[in-house]
Amino acid sequence: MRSRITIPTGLYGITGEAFSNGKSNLQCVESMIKAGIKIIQYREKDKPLRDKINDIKKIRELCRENEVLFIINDHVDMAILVDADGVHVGQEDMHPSDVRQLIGPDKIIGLSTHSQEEGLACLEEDIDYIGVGPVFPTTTKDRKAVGLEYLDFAVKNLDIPFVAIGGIKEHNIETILEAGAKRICLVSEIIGAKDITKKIQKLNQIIEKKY
Ligand code: 3NM
Repeated sequence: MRSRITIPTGLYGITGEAFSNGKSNLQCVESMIKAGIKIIQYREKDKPLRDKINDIKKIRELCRENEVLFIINDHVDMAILVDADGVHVGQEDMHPSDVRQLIGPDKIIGLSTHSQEEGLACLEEDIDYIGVGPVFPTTTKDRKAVGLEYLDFAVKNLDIPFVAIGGIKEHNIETILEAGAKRICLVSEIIGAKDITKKIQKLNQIIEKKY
């Protein structure tokens, strides 16, 4: 693990048109940036590759103009194509060491982890942050919740920036903050909101009260 670019604290934004109530990924990103989110991951499972590439070209520019970090889920080739700031992979995706070889030493690599074992194993990898979750039950990803226990373990034992994720909503974000998480991702709660900007403002009020 090295310190390259600092992973911002606070909210971590993720896209996905299946969860955005009719809004396009681009619209969601515009709103998230407007509300002050500093790191955005393009995660889109349901569109043809060409449409994804159209999306990321536009989002790359938006993020650059606004000094927002841009991470691409899974697709290392797409990240290289648009010179994204980094790649996020899961446990069954390309191994982080192979991702590193492809994207180079200065880019961000994030890895999803779902257990203490996976969390500890990631400390051996040349990566920059991990996802910790799903903390609560979620329908956004087909994976069982791991509960607060792993989050608590991560806070106390994992010396790497981590993003708490999974089933986090306005009504339970305080529990996550109280557990000690400094980076939090809410997917459907943010992009599925009627007014994304307002939702983020409300969440930020809760976060600021805690820190
Ligand atoms: N990754 P929501 S949970 C994309 O645990 C993703 O690695 C997870 O969506 C993990 O905030 C998740 O709508 C979905 O529950 C989170």
